Amino acid sequence: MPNFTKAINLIKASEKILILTHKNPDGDAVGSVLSLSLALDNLNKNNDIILKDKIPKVLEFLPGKEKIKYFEDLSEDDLADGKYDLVILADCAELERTGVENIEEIIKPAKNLLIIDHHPEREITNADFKITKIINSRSSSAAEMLFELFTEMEIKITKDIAQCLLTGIFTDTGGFQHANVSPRTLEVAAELMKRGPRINKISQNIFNSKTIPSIKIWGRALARIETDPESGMSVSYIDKQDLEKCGASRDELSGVVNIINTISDSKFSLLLTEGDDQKISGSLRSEEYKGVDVSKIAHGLGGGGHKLASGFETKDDIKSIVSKISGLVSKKEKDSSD
Ligand SMILES: [Mn+2]
Repeated sequence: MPNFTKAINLIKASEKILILTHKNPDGDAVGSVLSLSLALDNLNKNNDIILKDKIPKVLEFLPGKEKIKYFEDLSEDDLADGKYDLVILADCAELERTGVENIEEIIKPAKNLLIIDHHPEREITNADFKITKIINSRSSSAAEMLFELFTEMEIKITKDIAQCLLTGIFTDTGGFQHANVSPRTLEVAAELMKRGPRINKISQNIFNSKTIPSIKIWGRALARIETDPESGMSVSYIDKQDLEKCGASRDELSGVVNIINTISDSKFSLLLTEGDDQKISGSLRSEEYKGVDVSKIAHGLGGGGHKLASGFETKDDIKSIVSKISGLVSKKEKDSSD
């Protein structure tokens, strides 16, 4: 378990705390920021959650979601100097991943940045503020880490906090199915269930509350799967037109790449999605037994993440992304056989 002493001292010494996470927030991101905010409320600390992107519809059942503000709705005054004395970045270790252009300008007046994350880190260089990092890449989720932090701080984990944390763990482990589940993950989940939340309810909300547009967009993505024999990759894509025709939003594609990844003959899977900004984002997945570290592929394309679940964003077109990945994977195999 990481040492939380610095983080605890920082939180105790701060009165006005800004809570941030990564763009396109997932269940762990939203569960983490909400649980943090509810916990800080209980400590009588002023706090705000500000996000870049809207939370996915399937997470709207989470308690405290009305506390979330969005950058696009705020004026410069709302983020003026001295408004915050601490910024906490949860489930995200890189400033770029917040998707907020002037992120350094927002953090600078607060002077202190606390990062709580389970993604392997990359250095933040030349920052004009003090950075305290609590990173545990062996933890299933930021939510699992926050449970440990709250416990060490003797913060009462209410039913609402437990609901947010359990949802974060549940989603980041694919419903307790991924390789990141440790005995401790299950112990923490059990502790959280004792406070009231039910896993079947969370599962119902996350996995079994699909809309017709989302099922249609999944159908398109699945019908289009191709395999690349060079790299052993199974790949599919969804462009803006597909989303429009199905009336679906991008976040409704979450989970598709995991289905693609169930193809046992392929070594890893990739789903490419076109966004409004002309950029294409890629989600990569693999399985332990398949022996591919997809974070290396993501790094090769300017992204990052975990060994078995990573992502990237690029302005390249689909064809060149696929051939780049093919190149990256076959080069790696050559290197290791040399
Ligand atoms: Mn996470």
